[in-house]
Amino acid sequence: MKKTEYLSGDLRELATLYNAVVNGEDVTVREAVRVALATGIPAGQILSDALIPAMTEVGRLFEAQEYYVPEILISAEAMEAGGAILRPLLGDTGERSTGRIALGAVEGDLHDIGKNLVAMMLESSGFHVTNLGVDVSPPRFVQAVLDGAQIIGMSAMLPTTMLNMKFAIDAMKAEGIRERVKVIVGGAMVTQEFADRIGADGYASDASTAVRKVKKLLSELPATGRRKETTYLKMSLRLAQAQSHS
Ligand code: B1M
Repeated sequence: MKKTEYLSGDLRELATLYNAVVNGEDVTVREAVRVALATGIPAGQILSDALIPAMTEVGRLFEAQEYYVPEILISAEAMEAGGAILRPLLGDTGERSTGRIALGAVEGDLHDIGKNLVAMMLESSGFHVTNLGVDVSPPRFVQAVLDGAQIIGMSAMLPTTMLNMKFAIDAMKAEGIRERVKVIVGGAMVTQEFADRIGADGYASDASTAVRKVKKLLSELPATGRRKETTYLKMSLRLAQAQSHS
């Protein structure tokens, strides 16, 4: 068993959970999540103070060559076991939001651990999140906007896939829908400078920052723009349906 130090707080239940994720012990993770919930710790806090720091530590252990791919995948499964219990409780914050976000790892990128944590944190803040999965092509991001997403979130972990964020933004421009959506990007190699360079509206280095940035971006979407968007969206969908029948 890997000895790790839990630094994100002093709650014993969360320390147990953190260690269980790092050690890839899914049975202990399930048990620790249930205990934490039973002691009154909110689902969002369990996620942000235990699951996310634990997976970040797993990434660090890989970088330090203390962990190899199998250990990472076992930890990710353990984290998912906890996430599955938390997920139905996450939107239950009392703080409802009308924000609709579509989130995906860009084309060519299969890393989804961090992106899924971002999705869970957004859900825990009351947003309606559509998780588009991995290897999401520019046309699929465009379709997500046509389907009503107000924010597009793109994640990339590889230098070779980062540029696909720009191609997705370019595709939105080409479709004439760039102005009615905000785009936020993130992932291990992504920086604020890169986000600015490709014309994204926001960048977040971690899941909690992503929630803050998404709230800010939503507040920047003009209300009139949102109303226009609905009409335009209906028109676009009707057009798309007509085209698919012809
Ligand atoms: Co890969 N991988 N991987 N990998 N992998 C990295 C990224 C790498 C840095 C490892 C290394 O070599 N040091 C390296 C890229 C470096 C480079 O190229 N310069 C790398 C490589 C090379 C590869 C392959 C090419 C290896 C190969 O096959 N030769 C291959 C590529 C596959 C592909 O995508 N096409 C590959 C494959 C894999 C696995 C499948 C084995 C596995 C992914 C499993 C999965 O995701 N289901 C994997 C993993 C696990 C990693 C590392 C070890 C860990 C990533 C992770 O989950 N971290 C990673 C090294 C590392 O990052 N330390 C590595 C934990 C997670 C909580 O953090 O994902 O950073 P992170 O997410 C954070 C933030 O980035 C941010 O918030 C999250 C939570 O706080 N964030 C956002 C993420 N998305 C965001 C979106 C936002 C905002 C914030 O807004 C929308």
